[in-house]
Amino acid sequence: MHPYNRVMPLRTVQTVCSHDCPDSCAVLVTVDESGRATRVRGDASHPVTRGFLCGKVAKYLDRVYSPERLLYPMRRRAAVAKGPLEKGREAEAFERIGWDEALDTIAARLKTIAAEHGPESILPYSYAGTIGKLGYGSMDRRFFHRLGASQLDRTICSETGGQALVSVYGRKLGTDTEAFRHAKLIIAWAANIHGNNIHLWPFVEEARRNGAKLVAIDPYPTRTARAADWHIAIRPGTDSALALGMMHVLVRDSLCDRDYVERWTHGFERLRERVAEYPPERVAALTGMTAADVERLAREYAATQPAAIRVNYGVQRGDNGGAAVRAIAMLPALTGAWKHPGGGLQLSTSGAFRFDGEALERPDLMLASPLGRPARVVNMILLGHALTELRDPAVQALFVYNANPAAVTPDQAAVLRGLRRTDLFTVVHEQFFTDTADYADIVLPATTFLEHKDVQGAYGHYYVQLSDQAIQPLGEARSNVWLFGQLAQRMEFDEPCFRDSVEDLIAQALRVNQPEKQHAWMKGMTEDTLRAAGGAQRLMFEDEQRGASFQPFAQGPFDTPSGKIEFYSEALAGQGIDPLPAFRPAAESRHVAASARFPLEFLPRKADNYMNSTFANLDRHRAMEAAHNDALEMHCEDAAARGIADGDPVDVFNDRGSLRLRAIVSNGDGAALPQGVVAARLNWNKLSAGGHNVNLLTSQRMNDLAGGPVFYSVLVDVRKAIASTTETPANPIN
Ligand SMILES: Nc1nc2c(c(=O)[nH]1)N[C@H]1C(S)=C(S)[C@@H](COP(=O)(O)OP(=O)(O)OC[C@H]3O[C@@H](n4cnc5c(=O)[nH]c(N)nc54)[C@H](O)[C@@H]3O)O[C@H]1N2
Ligand SMILES: Nc1nc2c(c(=O)[nH]1)N[C@H]1C(S)=C(S)[C@@H](COP(=O)(O)OP(=O)(O)OC[C@H]3O[C@@H](n4cnc5c(=O)[nH]c(N)nc54)[C@H](O)[C@@H]3O)O[C@H]1N2
Ligand SMILES: [Mo]
Repeated sequence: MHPYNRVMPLRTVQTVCSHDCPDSCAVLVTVDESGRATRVRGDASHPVTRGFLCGKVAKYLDRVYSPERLLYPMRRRAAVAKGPLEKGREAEAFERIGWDEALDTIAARLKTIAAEHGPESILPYSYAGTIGKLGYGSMDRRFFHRLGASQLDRTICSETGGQALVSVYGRKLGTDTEAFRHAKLIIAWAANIHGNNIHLWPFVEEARRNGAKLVAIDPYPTRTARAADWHIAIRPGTDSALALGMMHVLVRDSLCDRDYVERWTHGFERLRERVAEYPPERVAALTGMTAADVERLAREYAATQPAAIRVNYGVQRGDNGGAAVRAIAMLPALTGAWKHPGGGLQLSTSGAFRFDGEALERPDLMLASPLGRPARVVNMILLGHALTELRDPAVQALFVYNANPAAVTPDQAAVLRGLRRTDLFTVVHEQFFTDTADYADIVLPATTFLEHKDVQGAYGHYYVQLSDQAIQPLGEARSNVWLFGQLAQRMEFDEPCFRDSVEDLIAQALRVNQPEKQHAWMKGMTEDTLRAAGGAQRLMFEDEQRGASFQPFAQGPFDTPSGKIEFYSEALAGQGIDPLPAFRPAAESRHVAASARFPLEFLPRKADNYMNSTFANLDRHRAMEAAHNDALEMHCEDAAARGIADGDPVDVFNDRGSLRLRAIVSNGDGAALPQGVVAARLNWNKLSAGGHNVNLLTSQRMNDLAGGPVFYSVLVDVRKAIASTTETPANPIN
């Protein structure tokens, strides 16, 4: 080649971070001549994610090129029992096999199990390892539908809040992320913006530079709460009471936007009666606030426009979570905050994306299954129950992908008891040897978002994004789409949809061949238009086409049964659910007399530097989280009452188990946890001191709406542990 005419050695590929986060960042990947990714950085042209990455994804090449990546299909060696494997020594338990053998083995086992026990004895288990449309749910769903496998109700994260919001407004829309810069009051309500949703933070800061006030409502002193003008350290599980108390003040003192309420809402009179039951004094007693502070918050909220509430899913991870989201969501409808650019509320923006889910997932294929009908539905948070107690049929095969249930699912002892069953056939498709892979019969290597192509919406902004494939898969890693397409061939499913390419699937998601069915907001969008737009295309809101701003819910009609915002929901009443929001104490809370045995409320939190359990195995991520790994945060009074000093080993326990942690004792100032609340963070089990993480203590109980989990309604007690060198943590399940 002529020395002056060399091809550019580096190319830059547009991708999207597909981890389960509201931000869906645009990520530019630099790839060198040899095909190796040498750099990841944020794409500065993205209007929301604006060129910076979180601390986790900035180090993404650590993940992609980790020496611990699972690179080949493997099979459990016959003699090795299922259970935790020491990191790095997995090969002693598994032997490498080829893809052909892996696929043939799986197909043969699934066929036998379906024939002997019925296809519903096969349970897929997936969540949001990737939130790319294709990777999250397309070929996999087709496969399990056609097979007749049990359906999985994916309730673990956001279903409760989503249904709550939809019950009030009809759709999961919210204040535009970019409009937060116009707000004069921002309430971060159970929203760790700085930790979990960092790309909203610059808009919050911009608003504050222009005089906005930030209020954080969170029992935990998050980075967001510590940076706020006012931190309300509310008692866990009492937010519905606070929102109802605020509404009490708004109604009592005529601080509502009467015109907005009259025109656009349904059930105000009944709401008025309900909120009468929540005077500030009662709310203060429930929430741990003062009555004056309840009044003050309500008045400031009513008096300041635009007022934006960023409520996140933390508030619905408790027994009363559905009612809490409903109550909070009603606040901007009473004050008319939606009318002001920058006002309103954001829980999620995901309802704005009108991808063709049916075409991707093909639920109709259930009718072509041997069952000839929709299969039974298993709630994913009841995995422990499903694997140990469910019958007719019992679960005989578990297929895990996009998830790490051994670490993230509640009531871990029950989950692990199920996973340990020798008669259960378990397949795990993963990037790493996770806590769940330790229990697999067959592990299959999965690609990262650099190694496959996908299209993605978001739950924290309004851009559709194309994620191109930047590098070849490492080792023999394969994407979810490829895996389930191949398995379908081996199962002799002859529907043509199992041969669709990634490009076909993207076109189907965007309804490219059905322009008449495209929603106005995604009209004309194709892979090419996305690429031409630099990877990200804003939804085409009519308001913006007219030069105005997009303000969801500024006016009706709404997608609810009444066509209005529903304070009172006949639809919920029809399901036997209270049609109005109310405060009900969690079954495990200090409001319940039975709590005397376990007097402390436990927050088993997400880690700032991991993504649920993802990243927890990487050294540099662990180093960022070092202060919190194996740590229990507690108030100085709670510690003193138990003779515990900072740094002491402690046992944290309830009837479900006991964890050995190290106490971080606060000095009791404003930046600390409230008395009576203790907190620890998610981690991998096998990287935790006693071999279990916080979910050993959480419950399979379901909350008040949509069968969601109660991760944040957990009671425990704590005692000082007797540290010894031959320490065996008091653990009832080992
Ligand atoms: N760094 C990081 N980012 C993440 C994740 C992660 O693990 N790490 N996870 C991602 C996922 S899966 C999701 S769903 C989103 C979720 O994002 P968030 O909903 O923000 O997540 P959480 O941390 O569960 O809850 C937010 C806050 O609610 C608080 N909280 C708990 N109980 C109560 C209560 O009863 N009342 C009030 N007012 N507050 C309460 C918690 O202390 C927490 O600080 O974040 C995503 N982003
Ligand atoms: N105590 C407690 N428990 C919780 C929570 C909490 O706050 N506290 N949060 C809950 C919430 S909100 C959620 S969303 C759930 C999250 O539960 P999960 O969705 O199970 O989350 P992760 O722990 O991130 O595990 C995802 C796994 O998917 C893998 N993965 C990533 N991309 C791909 C891919 O393309 N293909 C395949 N096959 N695998 C892939 C990753 O390597 C990772 O191991 O956890 C819940 N559990
Ligand atoms: Mo989540």
